[in-house]
Amino acid sequence: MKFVDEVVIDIAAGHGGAGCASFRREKFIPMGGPDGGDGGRGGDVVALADAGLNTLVDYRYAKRHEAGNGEPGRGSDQFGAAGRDVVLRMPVGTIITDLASGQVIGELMQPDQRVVLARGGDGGFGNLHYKSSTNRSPRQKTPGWPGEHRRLQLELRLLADVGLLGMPNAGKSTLIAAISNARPKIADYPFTTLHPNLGVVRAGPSRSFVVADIPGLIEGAAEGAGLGHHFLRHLQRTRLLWHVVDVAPLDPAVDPVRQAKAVLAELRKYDDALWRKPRWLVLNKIDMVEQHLRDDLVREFTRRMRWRGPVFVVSALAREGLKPLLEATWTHVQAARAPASGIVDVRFAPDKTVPAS
Ligand SMILES: Nc1nc2c(ncn2[C@@H]2O[C@H](COP(=O)(O)OP(=O)(O)OP(=O)(O)O)[C@@H](O)[C@H]2O)c(=O)[nH]1
Ligand SMILES: [Mg+2]
Repeated sequence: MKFVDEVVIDIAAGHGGAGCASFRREKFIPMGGPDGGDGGRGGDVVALADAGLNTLVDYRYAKRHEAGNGEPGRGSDQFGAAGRDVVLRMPVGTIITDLASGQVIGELMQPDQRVVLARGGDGGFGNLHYKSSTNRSPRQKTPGWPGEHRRLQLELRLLADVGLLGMPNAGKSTLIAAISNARPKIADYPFTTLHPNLGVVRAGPSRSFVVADIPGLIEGAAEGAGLGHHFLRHLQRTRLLWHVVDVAPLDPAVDPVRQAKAVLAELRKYDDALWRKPRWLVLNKIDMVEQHLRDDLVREFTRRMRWRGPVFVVSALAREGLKPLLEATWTHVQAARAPASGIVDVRFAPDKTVPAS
């Protein structure tokens, strides 16, 4: 499926139907009185969060969405039928912004959440509505009200607990494949991953969290190098970043510390808040380093990085060192998921122990 995370669409709610002015005319019933009904309401345009979607590709070409108009009222006390609503299914994590005002109309944070994007117009009044003891043959009627229309920007920011950050070939996809149900493409050339993937990690019975694997980042990404840095938006809603580093690059001219620093510089250029997010160092491909050299390598790496945060030494390929990483992550994620911290996401909690707020 094609991955699209930003689109602009036009939506229009339905217009209200016009009210009707009419009088009851029947044999043997002189002066039957007003009997014109009201018009029906126009349909709304509604967004619905669908947990089964993870891209906005459906809106790439289908750019205009209109709800039905209300039917006009008719004689014989008939009210017009309401217009048909249009329901637009979008992935969880979509942010909907009105382009004219720049205001966020809604954020889809939970599956099945609904947000009304444009309201249908009310139907007009028929003359029946104006009947009173002093005005027994009103001729007034009103037209229906127009429906709202807007131009919207839809932006998808995936919801995940942990985001993977790193150079191409660092082993991010290998790692997510080793620990989760995700089966991304893995290969020994850069930019194997072209769009984000989510994987659900089961760290134990009723302990699960979601990891987002994104394309690799290289120096100059802010200026468009590689795949650019636009995918970093999918890390913005995570609670923790794993900075995955290949500690044993095949090319001896490549310095892993320099690479790690370049990734962090790009991260900071993209968004300072993202740079400040809790971040752990995951030193990968340790299987390529002889056992007796490993401790020194790790010490030297963190010293040169001036890194004082958590460090995990792993081999995604050999599945070594993963358990401590997963356990510590679970503890962190669980604490961060507490309702006071903001977003609560029940989507991936199979036992529904996480309360919805
Ligand atoms: N020896 C060894 N090789 C690994 C390890 N992890 C990944 N690799 C290899 O490194 C190469 C790149 O792995 P990927 O998982 O595709 O790397 P990535 O970070 O997802 O790369 P992009 O998607 O291009 O950003 C593959 O050939 C993997 O088999 C590891 O722990 N040890
Ligand atoms: Mg990859």
